This record gives sequence, C-alpha cells and structure tokens, in this order.
Amino acid sequence: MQSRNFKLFNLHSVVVILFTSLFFVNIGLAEQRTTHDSHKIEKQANLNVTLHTEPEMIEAGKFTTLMFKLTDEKGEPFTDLMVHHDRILHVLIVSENLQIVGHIHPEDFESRDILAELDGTYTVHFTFPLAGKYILALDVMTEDTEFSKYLYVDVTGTKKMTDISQDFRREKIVNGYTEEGGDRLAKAVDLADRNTKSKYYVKIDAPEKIKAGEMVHITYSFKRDDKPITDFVPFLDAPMHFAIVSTRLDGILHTHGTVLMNGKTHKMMKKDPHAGHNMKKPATTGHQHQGTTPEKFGPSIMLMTKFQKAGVYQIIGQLKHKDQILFPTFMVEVVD
Ligand SMILES: [Cu+2]
Repeated sequence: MQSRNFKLFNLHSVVVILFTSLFFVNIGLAEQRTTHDSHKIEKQANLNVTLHTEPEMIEAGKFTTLMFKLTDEKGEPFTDLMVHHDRILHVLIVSENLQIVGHIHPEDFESRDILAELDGTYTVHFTFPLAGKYILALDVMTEDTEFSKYLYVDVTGTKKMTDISQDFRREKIVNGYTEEGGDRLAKAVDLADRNTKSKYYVKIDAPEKIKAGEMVHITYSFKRDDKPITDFVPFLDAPMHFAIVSTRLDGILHTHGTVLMNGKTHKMMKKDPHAGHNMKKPATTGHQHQGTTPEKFGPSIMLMTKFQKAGVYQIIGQLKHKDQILFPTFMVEVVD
C-alpha cells in the first residue's frame, strides 16, 4: 500500500513537471510557426514511422509490445501531436484474411510511458491470435493536418488464419464485447467468432452497385430483441468508427459515421466533419481535438465514403451500446 502511494506521488510530480515543460514547449513551437512557416510545411510532409517489437519475432498467442518511433525528415522525434478522437495515436490492426481486428492506443495501457512519448516513441501491446500477415495503420493529428501511415507484420505460429471468405450479406447478427473501461478494448476481436452471448441485429442499406471514385452513402440500422436501438453512446468521440480495408491489404482508411436523426443528419454533423470541432479539454501530451456527437443516438448511422479502386472491401465498424462494443462488419464489392 505504501509503495503504491509513493508511486502515485511520483507520477503526480512527473505530470506536473510535464505540464509545466509542455507549456513552454508549446509557446516555443507557436513562435517558430509564425516565423518559419515554410519549415513547418516541410516537416509535416515527412512523418516517418519505424516499428520495434518485443519479442522481435512475433508469435501467435503471445503478448507482444509494439513500439512506434515517430520522426521527422531530419530524424528528430515527431512529438507535436494533438489528441483526436480521445487519443494521441490510433493503431488499427487487421489480419490478412480481414477477420481479426484490433483498435488500440498508448492511453489504453497502464504502463503508458509519457517520457518516451515526449521522445517520439509510442507503445501499445497486442496479442495476435493467429499466425499470418497483419496490416497496422497509425493515425495521428497535428494542429494543421492528419497523418495516416501503415505497415505490416508477420506473425509466426502453428495456428494459421483461414483464407478470405467472401460474404456479401447485408443483414447480420453481430457480437457485443464488454469494454474494459474508458472506451478501451485492447484485445483482438475475431469477427468470425460466434460464441459471445451479447447479440445485435444490423442491416445496411447501400447502393446495388458501388462504383470506384464515387461518393457512397451506407446506412446502418440496429435492433436488439426486435426493437430499434436508440441509446447508442459516443465511442472515442465519434458515433461510429470505420476501418475500411481491401483484400489487396494496401492500406486502411480510418473514418467515422454520422448520426441520422428523423432521416436527416444531425445538425452538428451536417457540415464539414471538422467544422464542429474545437479544443476543449486539456491534454496530457499535445493539444486536444474534440468533435461533436450526440449523447444518445440510434438506430441509424450513416457512412459516407469513397472507394478509390475497384475491388472487394471489408468495412469494419465499431460503436458502443451501454458497455458493449460492437463490430458490425460488411463486405462490399466495388466496380469501375
Ligand atoms: Cu482509435
């Protein structure tokens, strides 16, 4: 008990010191911005991400530490990040067969190392359930732009993942997973899993033919025990998150849904998705980027997106009902 108090006290001091030093760092950067605008743009064009894992050879079913080192074009730590969607850095993980998904953040783990983050190293932990290839997408935001980077890892082991199976159903029963508090669900989710008790009915309305390069509207409707669900709650500062991946595994688009109210989009969401954003809460590191989502909503949520190329895409959704995190996932074919 005593040692724990001591630890907390220390952590508190560290946080106070960090806040104080961040204040000065931010002022320094703000000044640099007004005087060296061209330098800033150059810096923003280059975010390099390198991944170091522990253990180096990732094995299926074994706890793995993933350390992402973010640097600018000069190799200097890239630390000027804003909290967006409640997190400083988002990591989306999708398996090659598009059946295993993870959505994790440095803040999701008690072992979070803020000092390392100030040096550009962000750490998450994950247990890859099956052997095979996975794509990892990183999303971060600075004051003026968003960055998306992706990389791959190969996971060894005897339990291999299945091949991609094509499933173009537009109605499904999906599982709910109990959140681990604070919008956290740090474990891998197998979309093919049929064994959970919490069940939801989901239907999508999408165009018969989805064409590459065209704006597409897909509406999700949710029911439970035959009743429309009207009390979804925001999850990570959005009504619904999406990870869109093609069978080519050539990137992940991380985007967000819009609440539909009486058939219309919610008034706060009508404009540019970023127009309603402002900075509210103080952040632990970096600045804060806050969106607007109604406190309760449902049963309809809309995804507006464009598919750049023809192909087969898995649209992995994520949203929250009470303490349940749902992953409504639908596969669509996109044609030229
Ligand atoms: Cu995230």
